Amino acid sequence: MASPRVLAIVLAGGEGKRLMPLTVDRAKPAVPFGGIYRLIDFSLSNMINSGFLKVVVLTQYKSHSLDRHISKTWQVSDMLGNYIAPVPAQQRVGKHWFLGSADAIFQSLNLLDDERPDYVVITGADNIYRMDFSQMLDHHIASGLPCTVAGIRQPRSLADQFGVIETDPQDRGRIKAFVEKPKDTPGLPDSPEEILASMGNYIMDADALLQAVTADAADESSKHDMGGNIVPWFVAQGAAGVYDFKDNDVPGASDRDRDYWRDVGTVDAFYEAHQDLISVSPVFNLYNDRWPLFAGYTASMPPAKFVYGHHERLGHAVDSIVSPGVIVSGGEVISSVLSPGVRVNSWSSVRESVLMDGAVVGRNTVVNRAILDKYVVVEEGAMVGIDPEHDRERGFTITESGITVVAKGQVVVR
Ligand code: ADQ
Repeated sequence: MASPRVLAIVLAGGEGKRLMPLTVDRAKPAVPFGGIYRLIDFSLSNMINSGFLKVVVLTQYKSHSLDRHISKTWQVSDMLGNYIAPVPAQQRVGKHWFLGSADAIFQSLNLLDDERPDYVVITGADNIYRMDFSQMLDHHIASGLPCTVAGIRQPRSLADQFGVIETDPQDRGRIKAFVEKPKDTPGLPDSPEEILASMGNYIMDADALLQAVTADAADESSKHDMGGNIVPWFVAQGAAGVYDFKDNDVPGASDRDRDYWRDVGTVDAFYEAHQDLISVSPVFNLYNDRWPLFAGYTASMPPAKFVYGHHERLGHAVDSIVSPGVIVSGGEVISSVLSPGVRVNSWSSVRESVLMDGAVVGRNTVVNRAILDKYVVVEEGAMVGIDPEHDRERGFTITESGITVVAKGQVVVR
């Protein structure tokens, strides 16, 4: 049988309010992550490695840096009809700007007409994980159901952040009930403190998707949301099944990181996912070259450099990720992630922190449990992440778990 025709849709239009101030002037999928990546690179890498080479990225909110990133980094050869194309969700500019993810698909239905796929793979752009979607597609086809939702076990305490799935194991894993972000929900029968959460990844028969989003567009009471409306629409007809992420076997994964999946919807989750990258045996291994993670990497960047600084002070970094273009001169970097072009100067200490592109840490400074957005300058003698009151007074954001976030381009004075 000829291989099925697949169109991948990456939903990248979310506002990312809970990631403020990192989303002040960029869409959430464009937020830098892990030194050289942006959040969307994980979804796109998964699509390419899964062999799905026709990918549209639906953008909307503050999409300028996202569009630029996609067109600069994700150029695939157009030969054989392959592409990764950003598509603005709003094709009729005006009052419908903020309708949900299902509306973004509805407004882009012309893409289905052009491509005439058999199946549509739909995914978000703000999760960190590796997944072979071709295995999910095999499962989808074998199940005979028109809609498949990928599910993963998560702590019950997080139920209000996810679509929660209840299945019927006797019946090909058909979904019995699906509730989007419930306030309170029972745990799984075999594990009361866990739920089966939707990963926000769906595969649908193209004709069924067309029918679903068209019906949804006509429903004035709908929020036009994939998780809130479209999945429940399929579930109501007994037409949705679950694909258990633990059955996904990604090449090169280790026992430790095979099941890794993080939703980085909040600044704390974003920060913790960074710590997952740099632990000695990382929970998420960036170095699995059988499932490479592609980044917008510029070969023109010089290598990272570590030098003695002022008064022969040794510049060093341990338990850290250091990107090209970084210079650590006389300062110490511990358990941190440094993006391209960061500078760390003498007598400074950067600990358990995330420094985005071009951040500069001056002499005699301390940066502790902090996220410095791009081009932040920490002036000589200043401290970040030591005194929360002082951090707040200077206008920085402090998260629930005490991480200090300094927004793009701010200058940190004493
Ligand atoms: P959330 O992530 O909270 O939950 P949402 O905010 O809709 O849902 O974001 C999902 C994806 O859609 C993101 O990548 C976002 O950028 C994108 N998106 C949102 N609105 C959009 C729009 N108008 N146009 C284009 N793209 C848009 C979802 C599911 C839950 C599931 C979690 C898992 O709804 O059921 O459990 O993902 O993380």
